[in-house]
Amino acid sequence: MTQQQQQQQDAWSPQAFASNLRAMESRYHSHHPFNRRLNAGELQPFQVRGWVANRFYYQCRIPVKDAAILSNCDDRATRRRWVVRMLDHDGHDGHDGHEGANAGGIEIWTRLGIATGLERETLESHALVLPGVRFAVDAYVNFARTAPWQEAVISSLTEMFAPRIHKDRLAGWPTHYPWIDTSGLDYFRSRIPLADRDVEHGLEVAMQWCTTRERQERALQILGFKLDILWAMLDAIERAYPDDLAKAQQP
Ligand code: AHQ
Repeated sequence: MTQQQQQQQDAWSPQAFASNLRAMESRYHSHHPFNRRLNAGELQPFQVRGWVANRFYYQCRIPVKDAAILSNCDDRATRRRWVVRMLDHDGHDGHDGHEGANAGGIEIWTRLGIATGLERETLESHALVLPGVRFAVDAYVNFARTAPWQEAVISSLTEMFAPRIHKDRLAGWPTHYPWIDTSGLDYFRSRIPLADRDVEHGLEVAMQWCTTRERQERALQILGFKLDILWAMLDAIERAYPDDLAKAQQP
């Protein structure tokens, strides 16, 4: 038996591989203390604004990350499916431009920011983005630029766990944060079906690419790297916006 055949023989079944990926949910940022407080309604408006403004940088860099994957991908059918992800965030130019129903996730997240009391200019300037957040998000984009496109696709699979966190926000924020107009939560509503669709594609790529135990173990390592990125973002945000932050420094 060749080494490759041995590797394939040692590979987990697709079901076991998918289960091992999903078992990493315990490291998802929904369990981060800052996110638990955010979704429990324990944060002050400035802390919510700080989170929204910093996550806006992540949202803005997602289509750049996806473009990096496209640029490395040599498969036309995959590119046809993947390009939709960029438009989901950048918007579709239609008769009403990108502001209307074709707004796209970045514009809809902007509306969340405005609903929390942030100015559009403040959001779009990224003036509130923290060094730790910028570093983590840029590490994600750089990974997508340099890794094999299949590995970069695998890194997006943290979204396996995203529908739950969006549903938690939709369930709790209207009660916890009545000062945020519920139309500002549209992003979370919009993302749930898109996350399900994207994860289905991402898992297909992972199953096709990870035919050996070595690649399967690498996939777990990649998912752990992306889970750390999301966790590190909240570490930076939590440290920057303590409960007793002086008013003059609050966003
Ligand atoms: O709004 C999110 C989003 O558009 C994406 C794309 C995907 C990726 O390509 O890495 N991941 C992702 C995520 C979004 N929202 C996060 C949240 O907590 O609201 C979750 C995040 C993810 O789980 O990776």
